[in-house]
Amino acid sequence: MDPNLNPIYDGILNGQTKEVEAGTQAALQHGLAAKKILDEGMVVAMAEVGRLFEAGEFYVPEMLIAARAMQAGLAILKPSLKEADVPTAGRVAIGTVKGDLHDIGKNLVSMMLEGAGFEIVDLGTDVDPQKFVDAADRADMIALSALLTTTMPNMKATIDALQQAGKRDKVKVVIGGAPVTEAYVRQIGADGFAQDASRAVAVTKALLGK
Ligand code: B1M
Repeated sequence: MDPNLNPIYDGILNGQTKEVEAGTQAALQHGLAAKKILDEGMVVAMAEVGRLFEAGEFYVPEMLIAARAMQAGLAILKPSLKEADVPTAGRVAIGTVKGDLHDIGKNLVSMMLEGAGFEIVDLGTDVDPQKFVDAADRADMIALSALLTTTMPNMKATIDALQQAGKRDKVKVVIGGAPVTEAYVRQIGADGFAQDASRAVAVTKALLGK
């Protein structure tokens, strides 16, 4: 790992917001690309947080403060992740599905889509299917995020609700999140799947014909 990324990695693991903010600013000043800081500093740190949680060495409070520290670093990276002067390419309503409070991945996807010129309507976390249905009136695409195997079925519930409201054909539906797979897209009748935030941009562009 580039030594400039150490304070960011350690800061996230220790839940130290100020260290992550300072480390992110310093890494940018040292000329590191925002994407490198994100992938090799922040995302790997959060993967380690997950591993420690699984191993029983971290509990929910540690995960929470690590997530807050990462969000603080992301806020500093945000302007650098955006491309300049990109015209609006379409409107995407995004949210984490009902029952699920994880929002870092969703926020990252929003940021990258915004950077690629899409207008974002962020519905937040724990989003009821009906809220997505309402948002479909003003969106070209619905993007669903789920981080828990127990909340993945709410992606299907959302698609079913769109169908029942007669709005399924009006929007494209793209899904993502750590437990989600390409096979699940077919299983629940979505239109596309993105493994990460960069691929979410590519899939959105392809589905909306941009
Ligand atoms: Co939670 N949690 N968590 N958690 N948490 C996981 C997901 C878990 C894998 C940890 C583990 O056991 N290793 C596990 C899920 C197990 C499972 O379902 N199989 C888990 C659990 C069990 C829980 C609780 C149930 C714990 C408890 O209370 N006992 C609880 C559930 C609360 C709820 O949601 N109802 C819970 C709570 C929390 C916190 C609140 C403490 C916190 C979230 C804070 C927040 O988001 N503001 C938290 C965290 C931080 C995690 C881990 C450690 C990190 C998630 C993260 O932010 N990753 C996570 C372990 C892990 O993932 N390794 C874990 C970084 C982020 C950049 O990646 O979110 O995957 P990710 O997003 C990626 C891609 O997935 C994709 O692009 C993103 C960027 O590349 N993507 C999309 C995501 N959404 C997309 C949407 C798209 C496209 C792509 O739309 C088109």
